[in-house]
Amino acid sequence: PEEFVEELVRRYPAKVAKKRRRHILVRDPSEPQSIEANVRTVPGIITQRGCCYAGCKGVVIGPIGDMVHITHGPIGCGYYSWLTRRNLFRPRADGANFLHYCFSTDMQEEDIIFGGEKKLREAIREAVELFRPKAVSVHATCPVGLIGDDVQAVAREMEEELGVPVLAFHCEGYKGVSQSAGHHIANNNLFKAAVGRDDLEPSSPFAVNILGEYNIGGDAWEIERVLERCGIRVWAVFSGNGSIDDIRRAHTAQLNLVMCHRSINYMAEMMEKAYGIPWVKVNFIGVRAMAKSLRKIVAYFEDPDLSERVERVIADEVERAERDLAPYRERLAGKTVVLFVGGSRAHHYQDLFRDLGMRTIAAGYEFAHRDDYEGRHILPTLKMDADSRNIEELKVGPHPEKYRPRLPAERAEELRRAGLIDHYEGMLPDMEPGSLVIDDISHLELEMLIKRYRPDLVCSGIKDKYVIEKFGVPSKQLHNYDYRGPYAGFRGAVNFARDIDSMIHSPVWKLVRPPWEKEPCLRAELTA
Ligand code: CFM
Ligand code: HCA
Repeated sequence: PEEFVEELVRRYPAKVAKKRRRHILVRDPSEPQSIEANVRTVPGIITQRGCCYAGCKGVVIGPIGDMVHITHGPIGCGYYSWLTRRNLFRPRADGANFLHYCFSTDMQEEDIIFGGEKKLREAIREAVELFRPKAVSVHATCPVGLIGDDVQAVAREMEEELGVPVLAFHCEGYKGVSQSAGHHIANNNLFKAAVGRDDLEPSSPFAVNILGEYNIGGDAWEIERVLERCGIRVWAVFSGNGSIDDIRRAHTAQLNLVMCHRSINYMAEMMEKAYGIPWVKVNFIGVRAMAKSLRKIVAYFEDPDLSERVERVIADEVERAERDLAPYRERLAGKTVVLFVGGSRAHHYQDLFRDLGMRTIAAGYEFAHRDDYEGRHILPTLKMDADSRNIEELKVGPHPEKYRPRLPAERAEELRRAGLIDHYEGMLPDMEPGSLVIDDISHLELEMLIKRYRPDLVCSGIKDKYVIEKFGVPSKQLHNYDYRGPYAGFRGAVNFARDIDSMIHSPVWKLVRPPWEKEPCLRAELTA
């Protein structure tokens, strides 16, 4: 693999090669390894990354179904973020569900020249009059920042006029180096403007919030099914199948479960500082990972009845899942896979592939930070660069009335030392020696990887799906699940095995032969 890495970067000009080299490593557990991440992509390289607006509106805020989310900008940004992520939502008692609509101010040339604030005011008024939502969000796109519209001032003004909370996000696409900046901006404002506003207490002593679970293809519903069976109450989800009402009272839960660390670790930290709620890193993808995560929750609560009940549920669910998985495992064992996805699934899905006896030979994130690879213990050593400094870091202290430590200080310290709370190990320790780790992989690198290793499956996104399949290799979208799912939890694991088995064993891959392999697509003649 070392040689292959050199081969990969040799294709670039020297300066670029030097940069890219720092984003690639061959896993070697015998020494502490570090990787470059969360820095600008070299211009001209084909990356899978998205923008700050995508991370804020598309990822963190967009899934809240009973709010109206307005994209302030030209129509393209709103249109291309309209339902493609498949964050599903079931309306609550009031029946409100605005996710099927696409709200945009549809800025025109005139608005860019003379300013778009007037149009934004009108859009908020119109949306509130027509739909009467509980809250509105406004998301700035690139041109809004360039012309200097003050979306926050408009939001304050409209909030006063209409009596409906309006949350404005300065998440212009160009802020930061990827979606990741948008996550942080979304976390900040959601924390300031929503969390802690309603003090309703849960009736269950085992009330948890799930942070960083977005209900893609119904994942959150399967997770909730299992947790409820265990007697664990899901108090609020940030933000899959999310309601703004749930988020406003999330601070009364006993524990935060962090699924996607990358997109929501800021919220977990702020809620702990302000309200005293610790967090536990979980992974609900894969049979063994799901069981392990449930046992982490049990270890936190230390309640014999809960523990007994959870063990009963695990035994029952695992038995059923194992029985259903067995035929697929037989057909999938030994197959190889490479995973290049966002900021957490490239790690989470490795557990599910291990359940199936498949080997992850290469993996990487599009936009995760070094702590998602190497673990949170490196955080104090991270140096701030200009791009990160652009994103506000909220100063949060204990809430004067609402701070309530959930654990006695000694026990909290003990759990922290044991790595149960406030801890994430990152992806690297889970990777096999000799496997490849590539951050923000380019199309060129991915193509070379496929040619060299011929994996049985590539897990990635829409931007490269068809490039991969033209090589005769099946590509599973791990973002929107190729319009299927759920894949989380015990039943999700079985759905996933069934779906990838049918892809990998489809006879079609042997028939794929791109036209240029049969005859040259371009012909030229050299003349004197
Ligand atoms: Fe977290 Fe996500 Fe992901 Fe993400 Fe995303 Fe997504 Fe993703 Mo696409 S929040 S980091 S910004 S798990 S939208 S649901 S699939 S890239 S790996
Ligand atoms: C985003 C959303 C995305 C894109 C998926 C893809 C998603 O980053 O803006 O590239 O296939 O999950 O929908 O990550």
